[in-house]
Order: sequence, then C-alpha cells, then structure tokens
Amino acid sequence: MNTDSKIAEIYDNIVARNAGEPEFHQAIDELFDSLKLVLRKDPHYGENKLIERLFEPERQIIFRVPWTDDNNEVRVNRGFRVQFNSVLGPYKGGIRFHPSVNLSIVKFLALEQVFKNSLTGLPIGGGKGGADFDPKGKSNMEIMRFCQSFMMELHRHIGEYRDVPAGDIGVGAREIGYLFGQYRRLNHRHESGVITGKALNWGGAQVRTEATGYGVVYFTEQMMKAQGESLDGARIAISGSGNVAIYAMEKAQELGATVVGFSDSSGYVSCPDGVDLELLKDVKEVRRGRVSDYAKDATGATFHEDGLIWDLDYDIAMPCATQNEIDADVAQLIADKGVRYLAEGANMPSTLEAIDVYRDAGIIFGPAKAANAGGVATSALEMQQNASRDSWSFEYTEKRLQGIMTSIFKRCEDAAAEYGVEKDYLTGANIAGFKKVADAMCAQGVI
Ligand code: NDP
Ligand code: 2IT
Repeated sequence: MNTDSKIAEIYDNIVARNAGEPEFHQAIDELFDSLKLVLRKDPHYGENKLIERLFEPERQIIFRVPWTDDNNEVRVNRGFRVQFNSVLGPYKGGIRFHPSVNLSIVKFLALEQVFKNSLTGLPIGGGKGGADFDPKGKSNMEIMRFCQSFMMELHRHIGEYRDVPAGDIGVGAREIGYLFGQYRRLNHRHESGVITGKALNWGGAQVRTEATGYGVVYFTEQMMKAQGESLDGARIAISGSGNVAIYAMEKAQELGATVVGFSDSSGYVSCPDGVDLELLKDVKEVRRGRVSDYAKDATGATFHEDGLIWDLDYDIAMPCATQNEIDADVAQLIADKGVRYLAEGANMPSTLEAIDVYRDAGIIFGPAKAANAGGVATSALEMQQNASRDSWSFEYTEKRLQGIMTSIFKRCEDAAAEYGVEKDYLTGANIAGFKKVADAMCAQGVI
C-alpha cells in the first residue's frame, strides 16, 4: 500500500471510532492535510501505530456536577477533562464553562492544545476540560457552588505533575479562585502549581491575564515584519470582547493600530476612532456587562444588533470569540474588504472552507495553535515561578512572552520553508508541533 492510501485508511479509522464528533473531526482533518507531507518524506513516523496513538486521547473523564441554585433547586451539569497527551510534560490546558460544551468540543480543544503546547517549546503536554454550565446570569454564590462541585470530582485527576488546568471561555480569575480554594481544601496542601491564571497576590504570574491577547498581536507583528510592514496605522476588527479580545485590543493600540470594532454574542460595536480600554475593562471585567453597555457610555461608538463585526472597514482581522465563527461566506466578506492579515485568537474560529478562502485570497494567516499560544506559554512560566517559589516582574515576563512568540513564529516559518510551503504558517505550525511530540513518543516507547 502506498503512503497516501495508508494515510487515508488511518484517517478513516480515526474518524469512524469517534463518530458524531464534528469539531474533533474538523481539527483532525486540518492536521492530516499537513501530516501527509511529513509522512511522505519521513515514513518512519507511520511506524508502531504512532499516528493512531497520537489521535487517541490518553484519558477521557466525564463526570456529574450537581449543585444548588439560589432558589434551592438542584441542578445537574456534565463535567469533562480530556487528558490528551503527556509525552512532553503534565497535561496542560484550560477549562471552559459554556452551555455548548460537549465531548467533541473538549476533544478538539485538547488535540489543538497538544500541538500548541509543543510549539511553545516549553515542557507541557495537552489537555482540556469544561462543563455545559452557563455562567450568564448566575450569582457569585452560584458560580462558587458550581466550581466547588466541579472540583469535588476533578481534584483526583489533577496535580502539579499530573494535569494543570487554567481558564478559557467562561472561566476567569473569579472561577480560578474558587476552583483552587476547593482543591486546596480537599487535598490539604497549598499546591500553587496545580492551576494557572491565579490572582497576583496568591501565586499568579504577571502578564498571564494579558498574555493570550498580547501574544496574538506579537504573532501578527512577526507576520507583518516578514512582509516589511508594521502595525502602526493599521485598522483592526476583533470579534469577541472577553479576555483574549480585550488584551489583543490593548497591545494593538499600544503599537499604533486602531481597533475599529469588537463584539459579543448579542451584536457588535463600531468605534472608528479606537477603543477606550479603561471603559471596556470596567464594563466587561468589573460590571460583567455587554458590549451594548459600552456603546451607551462611550463617545463615538455605536452598537449594532444586526450584521457582523466583519461588515466594518479594516486591514487586519482577529477572530477572538469561539470556534467556527467564520465560515466560507464570512471569509469571503473578509477577503472582499481587502484584508491582508488574519490572526486567530480563538481556537479554531475558521472552518476548513474559510481557510481555503484565505488561501485563495492571499490573506496571510496566523493559525490559532501558533497565534494564541501566548496564554498557555505564560501559564508554563507561572508553573515555573510556582515551582521555584519566585515571582518575576511584569517587564521581564513580557519580554519572555515576546521571545516565545517570536520563536513560535520562527518554528512555523522554518517548517513551512522546509516542506516547500513558504508562508503557509498553518502547515508550518502543524508540522513543527507534530514533530516534537512524535519524536518524544518514538523515544518513550509504545505507550
Ligand atoms: P471569555 O469568556 O473571556 O470571552 C469569550 C468571548 O467570546 C465573549 O465576548 C463571548 O460573548 C464570545 N463568545 C463566546 N462564545 C460565543 C458564541 N458561541 N457565539 C458568539 N460569541 C461567543 O473567553 P476568552 O476570551 O478566554 O476565550 C475566547 C477564545 O479564545 C476561545 O476560543 C478560547 O478557547 C480561546 N483562547 C483563550 C485563551 C485564554 O487564555 N483565555 C488562550 C487561548 C485561546 P458572550 O459574552 O456574548 O458569550
Ligand atoms: O486555549 C488555551 O490555550 C487556553 N485556554 C489557555 C490554557 C492554559 O493552560 O493557560
């Protein structure tokens, strides 16, 4: 059997044994396109069922999360933790609380995390977790009781050397605090390195809050530099208005760009003269409000319930909300705006068909697993500080983050060049991420 038909057979088997998981299939599809190039050149990566082992999570945990709401009604949610690959280090990856969370979504996120974490060059494996819990409209006490019940089960599966969760959609500093508190109580130990994204006064790291968004902008800067361009004077549209979006806006504006709009699931804000970040942080992080609340209080900003953030006029697009927010039609709309660069802050925000549109339009594309790796990389720096009972300054940590984003870009660029697909940073990211994990799996035997 030739290499291509062998790859096709492996792919069909993986898809068949994970039936009914469309997001997981999509992430696999995207990776296989690149892995084909590696297997054709280096067939030894196909030995000992390496590919089949790589796409089979090491462990998948699904558990019941019962909790009591403020009306004393018992509620039941489903919790997940997928421990995908620990060949490079303890499982590492966020926890998402959103009503849409299911096994397919957690598996795609965990798989992406394996490759992303590998690309950072830091000693972290890949995992992801979450629950189909909707934090919207819940009181603080309800959030706390939910987090405590979630950790009641999760605690036996995690640990500084085992699995280190962090935040993701719906899980920020408040939730990390409740989760850590319950872990500490259950285990009778203050194990700082068991979770990242902690507050600065009890083991958190400078720059972790900002890291994903800043990293997306640093990655974009690198893509532009390779074309002899810079962010100064660029107009950027950013979807979402959560942790990743806010700090992407902050760094982009610091570097001379104007952020002309942002969004949430209820609509978008147009702000042609830029974003007032102090106000936006107050609305989103303190008041936990909506982007429409920002438009009410800001000057020169309008809220639009209908249409898309991508209807605005801009040079650079940064999707920072959620998976599959851009399909082929939306990608075409973005391309028709004359956009030259698109960097993904969210995980898998573009469908496979959208990525084809970017390619055809010549849009320079920063794929999620590279462009948004700054968050998890800074989590690894938090683990490093916790292990040495140290804490670094903002300036030093930011320099480290910047250095890591530059090396990630270089890894993508070099792998793309080596495989003859210059400037295809998606293929470069997949290949570079894969090789480090695959080489370690070969070295550690059939596990
Ligand atoms: P937040 O919960 O802070 O913010 C999420 C934002 O995305 C909100 O504006 C939310 O709007 C919007 N959003 C979420 N789901 C949907 C949906 N189904 N439809 C429309 N809008 C939606 O999450 P983060 O900023 O942390 O995460 C955003 C993305 O970045 C995710 O894909 C996440 O996996 C990824 N990411 C996060 C990292 C981190 O360190 N936090 C690291 C790397 C990637 P609304 O409030 O209306 O729901
Ligand atoms: O998708 C991601 O990389 C994250 N949500 C951050 C994970 C982490 O462990 O910091």
